[in-house]
Amino acid sequence: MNDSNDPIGSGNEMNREEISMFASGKASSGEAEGKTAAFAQGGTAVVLPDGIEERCPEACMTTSEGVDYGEFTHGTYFSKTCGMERGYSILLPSGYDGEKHYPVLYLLHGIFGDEYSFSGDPGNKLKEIFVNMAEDGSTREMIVVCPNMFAATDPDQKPGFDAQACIPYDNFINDLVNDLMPYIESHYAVLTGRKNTYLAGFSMGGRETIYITLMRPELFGYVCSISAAPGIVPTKDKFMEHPGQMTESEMRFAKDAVEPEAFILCCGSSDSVVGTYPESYHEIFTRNGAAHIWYEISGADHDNDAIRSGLYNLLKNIGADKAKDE
Ligand code: FER
Repeated sequence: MNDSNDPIGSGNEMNREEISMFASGKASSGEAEGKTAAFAQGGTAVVLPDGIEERCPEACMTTSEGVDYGEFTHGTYFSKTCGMERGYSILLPSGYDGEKHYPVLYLLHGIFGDEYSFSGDPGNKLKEIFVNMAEDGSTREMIVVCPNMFAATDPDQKPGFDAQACIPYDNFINDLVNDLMPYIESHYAVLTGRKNTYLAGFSMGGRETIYITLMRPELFGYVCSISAAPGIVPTKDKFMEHPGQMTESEMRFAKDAVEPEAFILCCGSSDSVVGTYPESYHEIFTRNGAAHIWYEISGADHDNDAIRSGLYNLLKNIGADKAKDE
């Protein structure tokens, strides 16, 4: 985080560094100083949901000799939704074999981001986490797709903190479902169906992850929303007034809808950007009877610690259910 603890700075002008911090959680605060998982916040014992670990273990983030961590590459597809060619970054499993078929994770960046937000930040250790966890069998080998979530129809439109500038993010569901997913499914060796299709996102991407999951629960079997931004339901925060994508009572799965095998919501306990909005989503889901897992990462800010934690726990859930199937 920046020192002022005011990520937006004075007024609405952001510099390049601040914008990239929003997009990818790049500005990691490092380890939670002196706080442990069991005794955060004034010595109160924090009870975590079954199987959840607050922090991604060091071993998952470590580069081991002789292991091929691969590289993100970039591709484009034509989006009928946006009326233009759009980009995505993709990480194929090491030893990707077109004859095999792999599950796919769609991973959504934060506000002001693009398809390079995750792939351009080696500090997030994403490649290490995906490859190490697949190598030791704690998750499945998978393809990771990082789209550009700003699905504008006007190539000159820019994201920002106002309702008009957020419309392209809410339009991403159409681009994802109607353009990107069919493209990925026809150009890569992917397994289809909800049990093989995963969705995760950070901040603005965490908000759209929840929205997309509620709208199309039949498509995604494993879901993780990390540090979700406000605006799913109407509210006003320090950045803007949010009209809301739905009302609080609508924030639930439709009756008889299939629900994700795992639906994880998490957030750093010291998030200086989205504050307690993710927790408020947890509370709404609890009131509305939508099954989910909620936990906090003690001491984490709006940063890579939170991103790694959410992804680690998502991958572990995927791996655990894979173990059950075998
Ligand atoms: C907001 C607060 C945070 C908001 C978006 C964010 C659109 C997103 C932050 C991020 O993606 O890092 O009020 O409104």
